[in-house]
Amino acid sequence: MRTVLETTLNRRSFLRMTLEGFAAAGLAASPVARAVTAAVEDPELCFWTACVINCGNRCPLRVFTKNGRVIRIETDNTIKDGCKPRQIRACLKGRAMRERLYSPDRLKYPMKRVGERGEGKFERITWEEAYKTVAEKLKYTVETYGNESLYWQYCSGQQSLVNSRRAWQRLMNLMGGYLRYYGSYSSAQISAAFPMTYGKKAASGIEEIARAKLYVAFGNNPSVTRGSGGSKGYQFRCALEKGGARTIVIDPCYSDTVTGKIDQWIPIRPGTDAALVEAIAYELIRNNWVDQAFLDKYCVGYDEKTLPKSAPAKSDYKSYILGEADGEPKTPERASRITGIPVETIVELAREIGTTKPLFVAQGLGPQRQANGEQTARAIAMLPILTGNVGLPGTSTGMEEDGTNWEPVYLPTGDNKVKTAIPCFLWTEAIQRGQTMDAVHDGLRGKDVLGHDIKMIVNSGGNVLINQHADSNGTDEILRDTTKCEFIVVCDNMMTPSARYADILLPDTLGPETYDIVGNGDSMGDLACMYPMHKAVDPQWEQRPSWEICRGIARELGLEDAYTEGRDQMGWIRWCYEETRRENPELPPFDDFWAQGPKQLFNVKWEPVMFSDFRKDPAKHPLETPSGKIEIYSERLADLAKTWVLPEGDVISALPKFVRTWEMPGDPLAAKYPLQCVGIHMHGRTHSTFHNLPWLREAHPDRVTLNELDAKARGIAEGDLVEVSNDRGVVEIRAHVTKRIMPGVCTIAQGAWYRPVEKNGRRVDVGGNINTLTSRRPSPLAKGNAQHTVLVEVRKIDSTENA
Ligand SMILES: Nc1nc2c(c(=O)[nH]1)N[C@H]1C(S)=C(S)[C@@H](COP(=O)(O)OP(=O)(O)OC[C@H]3O[C@@H](n4cnc5c(=O)[nH]c(N)nc54)[C@H](O)[C@@H]3O)O[C@H]1N2
Ligand SMILES: Nc1nc2c(c(=O)[nH]1)N[C@H]1C(S)=C(S)[C@@H](COP(=O)(O)OP(=O)(O)OC[C@H]3O[C@@H](n4cnc5c(=O)[nH]c(N)nc54)[C@H](O)[C@@H]3O)O[C@H]1N2
Ligand code: SF4
Ligand SMILES: [Mo]
Repeated sequence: MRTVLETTLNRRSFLRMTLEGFAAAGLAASPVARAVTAAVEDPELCFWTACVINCGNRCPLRVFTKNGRVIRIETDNTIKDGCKPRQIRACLKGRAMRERLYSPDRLKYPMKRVGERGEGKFERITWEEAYKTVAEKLKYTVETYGNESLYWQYCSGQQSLVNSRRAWQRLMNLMGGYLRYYGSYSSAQISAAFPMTYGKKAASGIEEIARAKLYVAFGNNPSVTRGSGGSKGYQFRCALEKGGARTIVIDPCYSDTVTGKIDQWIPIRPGTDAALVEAIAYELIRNNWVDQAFLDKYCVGYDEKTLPKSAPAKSDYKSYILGEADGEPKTPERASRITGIPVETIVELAREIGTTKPLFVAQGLGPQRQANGEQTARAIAMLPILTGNVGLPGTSTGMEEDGTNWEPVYLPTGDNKVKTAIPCFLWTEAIQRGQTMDAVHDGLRGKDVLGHDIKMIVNSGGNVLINQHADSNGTDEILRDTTKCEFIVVCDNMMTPSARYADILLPDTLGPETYDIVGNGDSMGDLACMYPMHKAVDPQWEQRPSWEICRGIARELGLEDAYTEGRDQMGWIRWCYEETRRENPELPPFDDFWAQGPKQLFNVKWEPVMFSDFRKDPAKHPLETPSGKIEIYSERLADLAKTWVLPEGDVISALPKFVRTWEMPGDPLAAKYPLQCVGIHMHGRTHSTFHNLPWLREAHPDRVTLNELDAKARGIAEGDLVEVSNDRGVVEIRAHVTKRIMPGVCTIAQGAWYRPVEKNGRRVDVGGNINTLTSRRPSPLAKGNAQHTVLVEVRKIDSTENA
């Protein structure tokens, strides 16, 4: 493959020769010759960079520039496309990089807040003043309140190796560290739940679908959420084409993964998957379709004979399903009432699951982002377990399809001396009542009682401060109080809703404006790859890369040498690469890599069939659970159920059980707010990143999507302006009316920018942000974000009504 730079140079030599030809022919002044002259003097250059936002993928981009400006973006062309190897082609979002680069929302200069916090009034300052102020505030916070009062906010938006959160964490660790968080907004509940069953969160590689006869997925939408040409959306299609498995997707939405690709869509009420699983288990038991030998040998607590000694009588799974413990058999009729799925569909689904092998069961992250998400995650895992479809080719664990999980070496962050960690979703609680947060109420780790409130937040590459966290109106109130959290630093490329809450605003460069390097995301399935990121253009204003920003602050703190260790930004890029290469000798020398562009690795070792060793020899390869087996009954959960203090209605239980939670049908609140509203992840943006780009908004407008029956009952037609509301807020948005969603459910894609305005004495979010409606109440075990658990009402309004 020729390098891009070589191609450009060859083109220039060719043009120069052409000019000489024109001159020889006496045509030097012709229009064609003039155009060629312009091309020589003002050549089109091409550089490699990448889209490094957090969609779980990463895509290489080719940036074409002319005269110091980006003129167009193209994508991977390094190899011939196929199912494997394949091109890692960017989706529409990465291809909109030029629009993002030149967006009017770009932050141009460092600024300080001059109005009230949250008001969005700022004044330009110099970088020196910005560095000094941030350094002083960091020092003041640590000295006055202690390192546990300094918080690094969950920020997923910048995933490159050097310019990223790691630069900030490195800086703060040099000062003694900062309050940690655990979990994520992506997968808090399943990350807490799966280790209880299997000892870890793990699944088989996506290509195992090609070896399965039946594929059943719950709330999994890789065609949208894994949208790179190299990622799992495409690998999913390849595996189906290769193996021809029968495919069933259970989801309230007829998603793009369902459309035209699978055999059967089963719409379900959000939050009720565990009830469906229980009815399937009932049918499996009734028809002798369970794999009793597997359950006896590999599992704890399926029936009484494998229950641990500490467990009460009849606390096994089989007794629970048959109703021997609580008098309620978990029949298809019961599940039908809860889930909205017809009895015959449930019975037929159970028959297919019980009689088809190998069976590959998967769940996306939507079902677990619910108030009972931990229960749902473990319940779904019961389907492969009951049928013995674990640890064999063509099977998985019940989690989303996995892959190599290969990782390059990142900028080292050093050691964080603070060991205390809060669940990442509870930072607003830690601002208000960190002093008293503890393990049994709040899942605090590393300490019994936190003893500190959060006093300073550093937020770089994230919009969680207001947009991506829950209950934006409530969060706004907490952040506005400058006596609580005293100082907020925001570093971003754009004037986002979160940026409005900054006390100091730091403008970062975007990919094509600086040097960096990046590896594959954790959702790229069987791929492992690394891409160089060249600097294609100078920043237009005073933006600086985050690595450099942190160096400036370190200098003010007298920590520059420790921060740089004698390396500059490019030196650290080289270091990350060389360290990665030491473990992966198939990578070429740095200079070749830098000149050649994206590199895919083909010799990475990984385990495509999860738990195959355990299946072969459970004594020699036990799981990481306390018993070494699959824990259907978990003693750890039984203990937590006894010791943790939970709010009314929250349940932690040793067995995976359907739990009817707050804001589900059946909650008395449903009389006032009858529709379940899910903030799905959509094509046209990644969370809030790209929301502000007109091209993408035109292609993927913001709408509340409603079933036509619900729309008709409310007199709503396609495109009507409506209000979606509950007790936490009001969103004004246009309606999309369709059959592609279950009645009783609506969606507003998460990530639209929160834009509250006063209308007739009420606060109305005209930005269309789902988090105006979501709750800050955490899930029971993970204390995670139950942001898909929301009840609302939708009402048609006149465009003048709110004026
Ligand atoms: N284009 C795009 N891609 C992305 C992102 C993005 O914002 N945009 N975000 C990225 C990130 S960080 C993440 S974490 C992932 C998120 O990936 P996911 O969390 O898997 O995405 P969601 O859209 O929230 O949910 C997937 C599906 O679950 C369904 N669902 C919701 N609740 C339930 C339920 O209770 N039961 C069932 N059966 N189905 C349910 C939804 O209707 C949806 O179709 O996507 C990543 N990829
Ligand atoms: N209701 C609801 N809320 C949700 C979800 C949901 O499903 N429903 N999903 C949750 C999930 S899974 C996640 S992961 C979170 C994601 O929440 P965030 O991690 O906040 O992700 P984004 O909203 O994409 O914000 C990323 C920010 O990084 C900035 N950025 C991009 N590149 C750079 C750079 O080079 N430098 C700097 N300094 N900044 C940069 C972007 O401009 C953007 O403002 O949202 C969560 N919120
Ligand atoms: S948003 Fe994701 S899939 Fe799209 S270009 Fe960026 S990294 Fe690739
Ligand atoms: Mo996420």
